Amino acid sequence: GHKFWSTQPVPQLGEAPPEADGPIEPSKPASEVRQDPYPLPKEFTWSFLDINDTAELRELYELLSANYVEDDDESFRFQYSAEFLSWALKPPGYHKEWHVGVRVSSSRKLVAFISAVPVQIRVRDHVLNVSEVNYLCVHKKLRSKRLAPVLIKEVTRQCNLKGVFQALYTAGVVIPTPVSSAQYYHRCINIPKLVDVRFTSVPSTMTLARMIRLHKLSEKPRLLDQGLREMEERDVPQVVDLFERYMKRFSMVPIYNEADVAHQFLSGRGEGPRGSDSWKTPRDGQVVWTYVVENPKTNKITDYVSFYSLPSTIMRSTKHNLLNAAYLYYYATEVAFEDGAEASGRLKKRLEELITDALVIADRAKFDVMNALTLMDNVPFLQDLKFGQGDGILNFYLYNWRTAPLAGLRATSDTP
Ligand code: YNC
Ligand code: MG
Repeated sequence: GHKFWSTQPVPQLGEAPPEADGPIEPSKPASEVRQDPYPLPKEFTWSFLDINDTAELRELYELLSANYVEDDDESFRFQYSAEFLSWALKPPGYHKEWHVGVRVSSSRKLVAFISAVPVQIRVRDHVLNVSEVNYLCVHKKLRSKRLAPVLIKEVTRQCNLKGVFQALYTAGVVIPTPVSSAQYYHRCINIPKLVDVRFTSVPSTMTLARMIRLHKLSEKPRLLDQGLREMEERDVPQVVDLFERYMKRFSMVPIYNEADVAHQFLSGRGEGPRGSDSWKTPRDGQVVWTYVVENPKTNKITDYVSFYSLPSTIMRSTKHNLLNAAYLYYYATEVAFEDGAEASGRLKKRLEELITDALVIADRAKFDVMNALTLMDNVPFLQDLKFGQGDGILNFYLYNWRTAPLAGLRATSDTP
């Protein structure tokens, strides 16, 4: 049984789908929310982390680098950079009270963390102000002591105090109850290194040389002559509009205004050259890459594609310490709104061009692999672009919101 999750306002495993979407528990005024922090074992104290303080951000980076998510065979562990954490934890409207740390009272050592950031989402036809909960981490030496439920209850209290009663979160583990699940796919780029560190292996029917040749990417993006360039500040209004229209295709999506789009796609880009050639020279500390296609005649943004950098520590190799992984993020194209015969074939072809260019840019920027999930419109192009299925699964969860399961987060086919 789930001693903790059975007490929470989440659908329990095996529960029948609801007749109508809605909250499981009602919201309440801040005055009726518990006013005191939840008690911790006596050697620990609560401590909000100040992500604007370099030293505290560093402490979080150190905690996660050594104790955060690993793959099933303990070969790789996420190594979120300080720049990444700063980007992820400070979107527009963030609250410092939602960056919840636990310290050893005597030494002040940071030993656990959980965070939430505000986001507006649409789930089917309901718009919800939720918190997105992430970076739940307990130091390896303090595992299985039921600290995680205390962290979750405390971040819930902090969200409730700010009037937020629903949350969105993802996890590799299955707990009550996923609203959707997606599988990880991997597009190998740097074959020799990926073989060396046993991220992949050479199939018995192939040589290393042939495998390298099969995965070779072009020197430059194909859509350059159609107006592909790095996204800029002035593109924000058009990208907001395209994002909103494209995301209507899916059943659970964020709703972004201009400030959100500027944050998600432009902030955290690091120092270095900007402009049409910027894909040739990656910048130090860059977290997110966003490219748009601007029609040279109409100056209309017809497409965008983005990915972010999330390296992993390689735990079992003597040759390499870091796996440089790019994660496919949001994209959109006007081709999705064309109709008539062959519309879905044209969409697939356009997405293949767009994502191939993302791969070319990722290759230039020295990424070893690009990861993608089976969500949005990814499934039709994954195989053709040589993404291979991984063993990771990502489960999506909603807290205090009932809705029937969503299939691959697609709007068009809502049955699992
Ligand atoms: C997990 N990932 O089932 P039951 S993902 C949620 N998410 O409860 P203990 C989890 N719950 O089954 P440990 C969970 N993992 O008895 C475990 N649990 O009811 C549940 N790993 O607690 C588990 N980061 O403290 C069980 O376990 C209870 O010491 C056991 O700590 C767990 O960030 C953990 O994978 C994950 O650092 C902290 O293993 C630890 O093992 C660890 O005895 C490596 O806990 C890093 C890792 C998780 C990444 C993530 C999303 C978290 C979402 C949390 C739920 C948010 C709900 C919404 C709150 C806001 C509401 C509003 C408004
Ligand atoms: Mg524990």
